[in-house]
Amino acid sequence: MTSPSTEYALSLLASLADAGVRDVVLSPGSRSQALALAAAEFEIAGRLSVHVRIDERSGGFLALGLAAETGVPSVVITTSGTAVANLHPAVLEAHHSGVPMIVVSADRPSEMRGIGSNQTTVQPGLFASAVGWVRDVEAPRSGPVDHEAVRTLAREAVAEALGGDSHGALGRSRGPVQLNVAFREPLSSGEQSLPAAHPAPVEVAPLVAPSALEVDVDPATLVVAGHAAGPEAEAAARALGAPLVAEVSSGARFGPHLVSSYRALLDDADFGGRVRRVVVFGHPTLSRQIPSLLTRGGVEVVVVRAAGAEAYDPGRSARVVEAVEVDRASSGVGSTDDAAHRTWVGRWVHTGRRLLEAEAEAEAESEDAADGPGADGTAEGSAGRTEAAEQAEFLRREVQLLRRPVTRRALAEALWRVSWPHDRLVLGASRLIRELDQIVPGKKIPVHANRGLAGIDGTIATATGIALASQRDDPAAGTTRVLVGDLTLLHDVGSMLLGLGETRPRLQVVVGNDGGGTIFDGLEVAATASPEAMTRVQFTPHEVDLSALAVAYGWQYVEAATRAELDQALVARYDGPVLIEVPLSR
Ligand SMILES: Cc1ncc(C[n+]2csc(CCOP(=O)(O)OP(=O)(O)O)c2C)c(N)n1
Ligand SMILES: [Mg+2]
Repeated sequence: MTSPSTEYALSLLASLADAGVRDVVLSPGSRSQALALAAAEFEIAGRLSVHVRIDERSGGFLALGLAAETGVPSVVITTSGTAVANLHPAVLEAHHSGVPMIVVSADRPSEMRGIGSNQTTVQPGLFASAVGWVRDVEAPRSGPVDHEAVRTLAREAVAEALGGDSHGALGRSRGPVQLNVAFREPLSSGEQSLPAAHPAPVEVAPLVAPSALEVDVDPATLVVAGHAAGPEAEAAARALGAPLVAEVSSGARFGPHLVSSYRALLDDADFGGRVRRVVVFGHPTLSRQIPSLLTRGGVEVVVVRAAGAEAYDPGRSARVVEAVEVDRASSGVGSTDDAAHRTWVGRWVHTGRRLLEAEAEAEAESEDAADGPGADGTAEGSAGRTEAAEQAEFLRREVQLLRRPVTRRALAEALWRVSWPHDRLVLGASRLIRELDQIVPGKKIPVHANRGLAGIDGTIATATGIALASQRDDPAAGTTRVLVGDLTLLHDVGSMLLGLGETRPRLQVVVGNDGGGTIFDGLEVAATASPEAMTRVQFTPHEVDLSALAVAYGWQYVEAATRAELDQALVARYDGPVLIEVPLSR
């Protein structure tokens, strides 16, 4: 005998799979048993990938990572009560960064709500304005399931998560939706017969009309690419004859217009001071210079709406458009290859590059000085040396360099150097993403970061989702590397737990361990507040043995204290996930 709960669960999962869903993340629970058991059957049948996590917080961010990589809404199934609320951080991040996700929360039927029933709270609407679409489905009753109605509901959920309505028109931004489903006893039956597959993936065509952008006659436009801006930003910069400021997770950090050391240039009256128009793609979050430019008087701001819920408009004065199309004709500027545009872009690009080189040299010199006299091979003078002696000196210096402890800059450079377009790079919030943003050159590496709300939570789970989806879908996919601070790792350490039977991700977690949150050492108040208080409540020191954590979770562990060890650790082959600890000084 089968139960209405199981019949409904089978119909719902079949419909979600037909609508294009590929990944289901679930955590154990009683009220959700019909959904979980049905999901297991669909996985056996090869119609869905199922990922099981004990902690719904991990499950939520895993679903976010899977969807960020595939672009397809992932489904996350929970039981009732606090289990649902544990998804809240991931749901908020998905809302603000525009990642499609379908929460399927199991609930008590109406007769059991509002009377103090065990594990029962008000679940529909729990996520408030972070979900744009919520349905509260009544508990299925005995009798045949209305498959057509379930199919319509599933298609609507997928379409809404993708930012469209079920007719394919674009209504709102991408993001999370909630399907709350009540179940009555019996909560499931062992017998499962899967409905046949009728694949018809929901497609949402973004029906956006591009707005025309005129090329300026006297060049004064700057293109800013914030998080997830995508390659359109780079193309627009070229078409407009404008320099390109592209954050490290913009997906637009490449091309001939890319500007290095943009912070210093934006602060400079001769560069930032001359900008009269800014075209913003994506969601900029990493510097104070960009919001300050966008709020300055006399600067026209055009914002191309990004995937997240809110358009980035710090001055509340931007012209927000859905897409842009560069129009050379109406401004009378036939080509941006004229002297004026070439000079405008060239100054930004060349000066930025020189600044970056100068900074790198200054850092190398200060390290040489710290190594002591003669360390750089120049103190003794090279006059009269034989070629062999010079070569020996050069090698000695190289070896010395490789034995040096790893600085944040060296860590950022090493990670960028070893990563290629077939790899994935995930960057946690805090100092290290800013370090990369300040120094790494252009390169087409897929970079992800949870910049919707820039939380330090869920980073390991998000990276796991990206690793699992990329290694499944792309036979050429390389390694996923996630760079985190120590507190960011410890916040999400539970996501290192991979139960038996779970696919092990090809993941390197690279943790820059400085014993606490050193980002707060840079707060203005650190200059005047008591150092003890700052350490206790902001830095939050710890002495966790990370190697023991790796052992506990069955991960490999490598300590990389020098640059040579780091280079080796990043390119070594591992069987499954690895934790690479890089000691950093506070
Ligand atoms: C969920 C959440 N809680 C708190 C914060 C505030 N926060 C930002 S950075 C940070 C410390 C990060 O420390 P760590 O990961 O060690 O990086 P470090 O700055 O030391 O490189 C905290 C607590 C946040 N962004 N998200
Ligand atoms: Mg730290």
